[in-house]
Amino acid sequence: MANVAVIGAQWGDEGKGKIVDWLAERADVVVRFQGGHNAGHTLVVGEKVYKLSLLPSGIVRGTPSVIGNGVVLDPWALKAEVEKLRGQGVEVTPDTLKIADTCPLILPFHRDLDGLREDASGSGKIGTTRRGIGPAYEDKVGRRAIRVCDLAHLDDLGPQLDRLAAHHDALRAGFGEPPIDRAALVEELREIAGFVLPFAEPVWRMLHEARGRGRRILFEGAQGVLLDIDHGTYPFVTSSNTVAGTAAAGTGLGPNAVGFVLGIAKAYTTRVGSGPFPTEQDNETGERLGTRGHEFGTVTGRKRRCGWLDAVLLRQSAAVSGITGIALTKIDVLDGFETVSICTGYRLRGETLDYYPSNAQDQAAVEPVYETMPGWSESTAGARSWADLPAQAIKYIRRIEELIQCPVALVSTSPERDDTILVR
Ligand code: 2SA
Ligand code: MG
Repeated sequence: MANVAVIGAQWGDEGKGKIVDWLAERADVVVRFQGGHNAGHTLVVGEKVYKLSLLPSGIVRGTPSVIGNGVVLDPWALKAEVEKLRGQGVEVTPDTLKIADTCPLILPFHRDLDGLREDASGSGKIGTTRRGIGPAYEDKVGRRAIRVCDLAHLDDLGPQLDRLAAHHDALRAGFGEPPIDRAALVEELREIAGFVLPFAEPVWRMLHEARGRGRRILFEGAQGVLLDIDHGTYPFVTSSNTVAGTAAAGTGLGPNAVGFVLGIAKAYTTRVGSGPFPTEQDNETGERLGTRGHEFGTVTGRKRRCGWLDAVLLRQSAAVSGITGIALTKIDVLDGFETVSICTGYRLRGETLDYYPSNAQDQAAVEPVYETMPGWSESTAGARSWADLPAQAIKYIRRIEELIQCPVALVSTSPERDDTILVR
């Protein structure tokens, strides 16, 4: 089995948790490569439900799990999540969890700034998770970040803190906030350092070594391609690259370490937060999708916006992320719809487009062109083989494959691990 990268092919919440868990059981190492605790993966193992935000999904089953350098790490969120898991009986030790010592830290003032900006931006709000993700990545790229490895050198932080404080104090003043209390910050870091440092190492070494020994590596993406900082619906995106290509740079393995890219997509579309969503159904259809699909965010509990499958966006995600196969999830949510629609193109100022335009105004202005098919009245929930699916559901899946120019490799028909159809 090749190394697999699992990524969301839409706006996140595609049901990656179940698929990642399923694959994690067959992997030797599970690695996260971007994002932070803005992710939210729910794993159902037997009777137990685990909610992970920052930790790789392998951790629950004891598979060695790695937080790669592409992740931004909130050390206090890490501690809280580890303690919660330990409370559920999961062992988390420096043998099962390794954290790249080059991860930039999310600090308390990053979280403050994320919230202050959101509150101040009115209708321009991004709808972030308010976890400080964006501000922490800004400091990484601005070469001001404090990183995990710096926790071992807190007495030498002077010049770094000067740069960081100069930048943030100016921003904070704009919001009427006091300057950063540097002594208090160093004390807080000193307290948490003892928790984080035992897990920290240059993880590229152990990954490289694992690869050399033919160990199977599972790269676990967070969010989705449409939230990618370059390829997503900018500026309504997250602050990292969510495409599969990041699996390389975000871990310290080369691009040839990724063999198979599995893109997870819902059989319809959802989005949390602001931003364009051409196929959104702000009507009874959307309500029905949301109710049947239990569409509320794992991290923030927010109600998700719902709409029809957008095959144009999905084709684009597959292209820019090099998706080898799609895992189509939640097909059962469409059970009982008289008809189902798929967006096959857009109209913009009298022109027809077969791709999503780049400019934010154009993205908001496109009108979807739909193809409508008969639905199915039979239940697909819990189907475990192709033969269990109604003919119309199969037609719907085959049509999606044609439109997105990418095969559907898996179909998931419930949150249960075994309710999964391997298509080929
Ligand atoms: P941020 O906090 O800076 O990353 O927010 C920027 C935008 O990104 C959106 N965002 C998300 N949207 C959906 N799901 C997210 N996390 C998933 C979850 C995890 C997953 O909560 O279940 O599926 O991997 C997520 N994280 C960020 C956010 O709404 C803003 O639009
Ligand atoms: Mg989710």
